[in-house]
Amino acid sequence: MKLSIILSVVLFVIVSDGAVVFPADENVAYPEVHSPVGHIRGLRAEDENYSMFMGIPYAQVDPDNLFGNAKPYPKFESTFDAFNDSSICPQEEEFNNTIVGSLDCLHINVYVPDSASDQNRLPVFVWIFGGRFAFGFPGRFLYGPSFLVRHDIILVTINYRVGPYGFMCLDIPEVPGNQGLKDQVMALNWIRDNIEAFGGDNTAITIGGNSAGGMAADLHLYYGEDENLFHKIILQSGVSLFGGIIGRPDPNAPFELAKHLNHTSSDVKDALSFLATVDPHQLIAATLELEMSNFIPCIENQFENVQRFITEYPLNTYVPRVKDIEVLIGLNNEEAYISISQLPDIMFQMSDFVQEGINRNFDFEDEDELYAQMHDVVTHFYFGDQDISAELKQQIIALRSDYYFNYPVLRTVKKYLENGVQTMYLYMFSYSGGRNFSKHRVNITGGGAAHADELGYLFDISYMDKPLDPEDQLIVDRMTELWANFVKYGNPTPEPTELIPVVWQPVTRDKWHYLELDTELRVSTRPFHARTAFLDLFYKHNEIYEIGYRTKPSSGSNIV
Ligand SMILES: *[C@@H]1O[C@H](CO)[C@@H](O)[C@H](O)[C@H]1NC(C)=O
Ligand SMILES: *[C@@H]1O[C@H](CO)[C@@H](O)[C@H](O)[C@H]1NC(C)=O
Ligand SMILES: *[C@@H]1O[C@H](CO)[C@@H](O)[C@H](O)[C@H]1NC(C)=O
Ligand SMILES: *[C@@H]1O[C@H](CO)[C@@H](O)[C@H](O)[C@H]1NC(C)=O
Ligand SMILES: *[C@@H]1O[C@H](CO)[C@@H](O)[C@H](O)[C@H]1NC(C)=O
Ligand SMILES: CC(=O)N[C@H]1CO[C@H](CO)[C@@H](O)[C@@H]1O
Repeated sequence: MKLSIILSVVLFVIVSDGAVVFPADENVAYPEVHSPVGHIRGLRAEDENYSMFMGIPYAQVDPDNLFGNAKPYPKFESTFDAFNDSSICPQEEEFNNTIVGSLDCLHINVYVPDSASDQNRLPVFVWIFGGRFAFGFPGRFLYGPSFLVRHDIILVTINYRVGPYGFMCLDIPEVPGNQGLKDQVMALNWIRDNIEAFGGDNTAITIGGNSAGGMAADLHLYYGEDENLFHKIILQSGVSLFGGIIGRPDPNAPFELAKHLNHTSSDVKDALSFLATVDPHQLIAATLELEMSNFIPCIENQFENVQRFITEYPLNTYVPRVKDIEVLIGLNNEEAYISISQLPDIMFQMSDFVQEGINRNFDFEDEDELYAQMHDVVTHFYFGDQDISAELKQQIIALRSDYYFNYPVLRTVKKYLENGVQTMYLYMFSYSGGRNFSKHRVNITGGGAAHADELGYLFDISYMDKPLDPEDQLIVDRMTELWANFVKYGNPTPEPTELIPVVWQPVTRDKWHYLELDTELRVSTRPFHARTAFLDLFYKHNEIYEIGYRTKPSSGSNIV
């Protein structure tokens, strides 16, 4: 394919946030790319050595079926100006809790260092944002590229539908479920087919994400049909084995929504046609008013000529592809810090944290006696005989972190070893500094690294302080170097350097090496080993009560 980035002189001035103003500095150059889908014009990053191609549509929501699969976007007839990274799919966004977004949102952003060329194709890191499949967006407001592209990799951030438009799961072929994940598959296809035009290497693609984004990346590894879409994977506190986030078809959802919006119907097609006429913001408001939480990945029913994405609970699914994949996986040292540290004291007497942890993953049905025994065992393990109170915050954080995050992640490590993973690196992020994303967002301090706190050290978050505090800068430099090395070489520490004076070894059956990312880098083995050993036994003892345990094999899935 022919290169690629040429500079054209046009009559605009670039300002730093990517907006464009008139008039006119005749010497400002725009980077331009000739891709298989047509000409795309981007922006230069101010004072940095990379170009930005933002808001490129890769697919479009089907106007005749807003809740179903999207369609590929047609080729551009004239040059597409890829200047706008603020697209957001309909949702209640997490920063100001406002309902925003439109269905013209299936866009991607491509950030290309100047070193990329036809002769020097760069590896590609595709980032999938998290947000419980209910919210999130890929723009620079949160996912600024400048820390990562300095390491000579291309960063691509993709958008996909969330909430009812992305995850309605019905028993009709038009809305089979997992539409948001199928959007991601279309984005990955677009990247494979077009990234060479940007100087990217489509044989060296890493996908990754945090939380639901990591879970989505992992689901592509479990269920993706096309083995050429990516070659490495980064799972940050997010895996397919998360409890409670894989559902089943919920045929009632359209009726409930329509009824709430004063359209009573008993025909699903009619309810959907009505919902398609409702303003997306009003529809999101309805899902919130009804407290609907079932717009999540689901195990799809089978229909003739409809390709399924998730066919069986991940718990029961063998993942043969890990034999050909390099994995970087990890967690933060106090994943549940935010939710527990913010609870008012009175809630500590009123809440049953043990029950909540168990119920996240198990259903003991009418086995009341066994359940009571298990409740006792867990209570004694985490709290001894102490009464639950705010004094026990630390232990409660450990309990919730384990059941929600740590155990699913560490169990994935075990599973991937058993499934013959090629190479796997494990980390624990423990640094608590000035760019802690989650603690900053809710304005709390202290504690270890909470869920998603690491994002501020990978991404140039638009609203965070610049220049960086030197200690935070060091974490940014180290973390982005490690991640970029993995994207480039499949090995985060190919050789010791002054910046990273350690060798981070892959996990083996006998030694679960991991890197602890803190003010100092520490290599150690088997994180949370005592708690994990307890949970191994707990899960084994109660395996037949785990949600999804060996559900009826559905054709096409591999049961272990
Ligand atoms: C951009 O490249 C120039 C020339 O190689 C270099 O001097 C400058 O420091 C680079 N800027 C950044 C922000 O990396
Ligand atoms: C950028 O996109 C957003 C969201 O689609 C839109 O609201 C805004 O008007 C666009 N900005 C420009 C300058 O086109
Ligand atoms: C939230 O509000 C702030 C302040 O008005 C604004 O700068 C920011 O862009 C908003 N963020 C989102 C994601 O809407
Ligand atoms: C539905 O009807 C109720 C009662 O008439 C009304 O208060 C409400 O505003 C209506 N909702 C919508 C979305 O039209
Ligand atoms: C954050 O919390 C501190 C201490 O509780 C308070 O003084 C400050 O006003 C808060 N900031 C915001 C933006 O709410
Ligand atoms: C340890 C800790 O909480 N660090 C910081 C997290 O973010 C807030 C807001 O930027 C800072 O005030 C804290 O010091």
